[in-house]
Amino acid sequence: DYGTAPEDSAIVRDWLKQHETGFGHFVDGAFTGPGELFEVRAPASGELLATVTQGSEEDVDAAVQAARAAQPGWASLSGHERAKYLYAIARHVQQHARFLAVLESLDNGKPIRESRDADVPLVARHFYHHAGWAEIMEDELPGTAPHGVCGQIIPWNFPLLMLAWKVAPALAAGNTVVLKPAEYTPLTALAFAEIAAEVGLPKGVLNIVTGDGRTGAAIVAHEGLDKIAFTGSTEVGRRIRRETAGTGKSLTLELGGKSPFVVFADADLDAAVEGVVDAIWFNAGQVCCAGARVLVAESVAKRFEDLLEKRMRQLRVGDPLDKNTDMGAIVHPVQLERIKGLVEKGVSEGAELVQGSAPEGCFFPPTIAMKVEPASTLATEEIFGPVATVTTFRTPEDAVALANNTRYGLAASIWSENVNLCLDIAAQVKAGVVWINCTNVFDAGAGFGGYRESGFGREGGREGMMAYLTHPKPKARKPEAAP
Ligand code: TXE
Repeated sequence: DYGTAPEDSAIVRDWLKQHETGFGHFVDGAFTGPGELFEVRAPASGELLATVTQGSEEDVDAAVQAARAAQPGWASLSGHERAKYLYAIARHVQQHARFLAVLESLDNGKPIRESRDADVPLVARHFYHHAGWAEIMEDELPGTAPHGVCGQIIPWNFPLLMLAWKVAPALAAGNTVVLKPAEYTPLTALAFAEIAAEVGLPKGVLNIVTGDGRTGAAIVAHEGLDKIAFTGSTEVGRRIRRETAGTGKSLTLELGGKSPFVVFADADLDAAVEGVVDAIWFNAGQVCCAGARVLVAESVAKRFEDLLEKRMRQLRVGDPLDKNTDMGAIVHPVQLERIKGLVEKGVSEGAELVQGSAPEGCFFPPTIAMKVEPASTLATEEIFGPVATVTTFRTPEDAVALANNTRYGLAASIWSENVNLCLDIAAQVKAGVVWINCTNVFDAGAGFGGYRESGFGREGGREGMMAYLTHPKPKARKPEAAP
């Protein structure tokens, strides 16, 4: 049972109905009245779910002031005191798991199986893990201090999970937060604000301002912020980097990717096919670390492609709230058009497509693109949709060269039964995360992040905590005397 029970949907419907006059922002521990409203629709059905406030510069300023006022008090609590709030948040997320999963699937279009089994449990895990950091950081990370107030801007592909990735370490470290969810998917962030209020998080510690890129730009420009953390497009990331340069604000960016998925001739091909399903059809490929470029050894390519095509044709694309659905909707018609445009361009450049089926509306079929030239659009541009390219290679050196033939460097997957080969290749692939005989495995305890145009900074693990702390000055060491 994945939460498609009618009562789960009914609770979500009730909640939306309670807010039918429009959502305000969550500032200083309470919801503001609604302002200029924009619509939030379910991509799978087009249904209007809610109206949400477009945050103005004044709204951002009010949130920053609240966060500033709350920060010294929050940072002066003992780590154990902060941990108690994070544990309480984690428990409340678990208590409301079914509600949050249904709301996420409605708002984003992702299958309920994914939101119930991946997104929401990982959100809880993230808060538990960072509660642990708050408990031990005085011992484990001595001499560090929080930045102060963090502005956090997140995307729509894992709305609540990206909130958790940003909010949990920031609060654990003693920072306060002004967060903006993506305009397509603000609803679970607003539900999360209610959870924060429910657990009695001190007012001003977490502030949520909704709106589009203009609200994001106001956050980036605000002088009262000490750190900006952004996950989103490389284009906006580049802009934020320019705009924060020389301001003294600390910055981390988690941007796009075009990750390779390398299948050697001795790989367990059935397992590798399941890996591709996970790599590119999970969340309809709207995943920054999606294994979008399948590179397969020429000697097994035909067999692998046949298996992959057969498996792709079994995928069920449709209603996100149906627990049998493998792939849901694309988040928004704008994104659907973007995917279609890139795929058409790829075809005009000579790519050949093999496609499954998808219903009418904001859906795109699972797609395999063959005959893709390494310099072509489909091989180089982030599609952010359910489109895998397949390219063959002959030698391990070729595989490494193809894998690294990208401006990005977020993730990679390597498949072979020869672990020595895997480790050897892993060291040569330029990516922040390398998975061996698996893919899209995440844990709050492991740092995640990229190189090159995929951004910089890590989320999760010790490095992720350090990204929310100022680093201790290294102790001056006397030069060693010559022997
Ligand atoms: O991203 P944007 P979009 C990639 C993916 C996708 C493409 C476009 O390739 O097809 O980006 O998606 C806020 N200052 N990724 O246009 O605009 C915006 O409101 C400050 C990969 O939706 O970058 C939202 O909250 N903020 C990515 C957030 O930035 C601004 C996930 C992301 O939206 C802003 C999403 C501005 N000037 C898209 N303009 C990943 N790494 O996972 C917009 N925003």
